[in-house]
Amino acid sequence: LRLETDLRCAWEQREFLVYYQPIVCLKTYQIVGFEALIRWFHSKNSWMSPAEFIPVAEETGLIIDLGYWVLQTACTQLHAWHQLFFPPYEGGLGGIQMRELSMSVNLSDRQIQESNFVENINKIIRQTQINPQTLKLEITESILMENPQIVQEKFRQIQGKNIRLSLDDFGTGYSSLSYLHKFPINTLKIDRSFITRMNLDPENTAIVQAIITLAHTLGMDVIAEGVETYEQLKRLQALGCEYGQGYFFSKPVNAIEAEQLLKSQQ
Ligand code: G
Ligand code: G
Ligand code: MN
Ligand code: NA
Repeated sequence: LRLETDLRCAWEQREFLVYYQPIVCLKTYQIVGFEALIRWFHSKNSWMSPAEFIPVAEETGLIIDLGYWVLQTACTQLHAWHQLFFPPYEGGLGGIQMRELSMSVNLSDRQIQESNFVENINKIIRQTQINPQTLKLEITESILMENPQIVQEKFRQIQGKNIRLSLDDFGTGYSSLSYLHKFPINTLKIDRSFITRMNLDPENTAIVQAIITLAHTLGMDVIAEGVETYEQLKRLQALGCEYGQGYFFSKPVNAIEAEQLLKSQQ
């Protein structure tokens, strides 16, 4: 209850920030996109982890407002970076050849269930003028499995708008594999627990290999989450994993630092 009150107060006081963690191509080491991650600078307690306050925001429904704010902020930032780093060619080709730096945004169950969800996402895309193909919405495997019908319906509508969809924390949520191909998913994100345990025993490497093969068979990309060591990177490259995210490359950083990272790879 205390957290609930604090959270509403924080929303009014605008104590939230969006941080950005790079997603890196494991062949070229180029940043191909960012994942937007909310941060709360709590006036009394310094940083408060989203793992703690997102569930409360979900229960109280504040996640709807918070979620749109994250989407709006992240899309506005993405558009600014596109303008700054990847301006459209002048003349004939227009923006078509613009490099596709992407922005991944996490979604909660409540947001997807909300009746104006698809409409509002469209509105944000129009307002911020981003290419819809550069927006990637992340939902967890458990959301998918708890509401397969609703998710399937909304996802079809979203994909009709050319927005990409990622399945987050893959491997932890008891997905029925027979279900997976029924959803228009573009990317599987392998949960970091598998990446961490790759070092410990060969079975986990076999699991990671199996997930990568499964994803590729279904025509999906793969992102390994929680890459922390060079050894893990080498192993993932050997397994044919194309993208990675984790402290080895960068922790989530603020917009200014993220922009520096983009500058430094130009
Ligand atoms: O950034 P960090 O690892 O502390 O995030 C902890 C959890 O909070 C992760 O599961 C992450 O997906 C979730 N999270 C972070 N930002 C958002 C957000 O904007 N919306 C939702 N729904 N979850 C988020
Ligand atoms: O659930 P989701 O995958 O959205 O959560 C992302 C969370 O994982 C973020 O809170 C981020 O801070 C955290 N994270 C990102 N990279 C690493 C990493 O290499 N190691 C660990 N332990 N956490 C990470
Ligand atoms: Mn995520
Ligand atoms: Na994850």
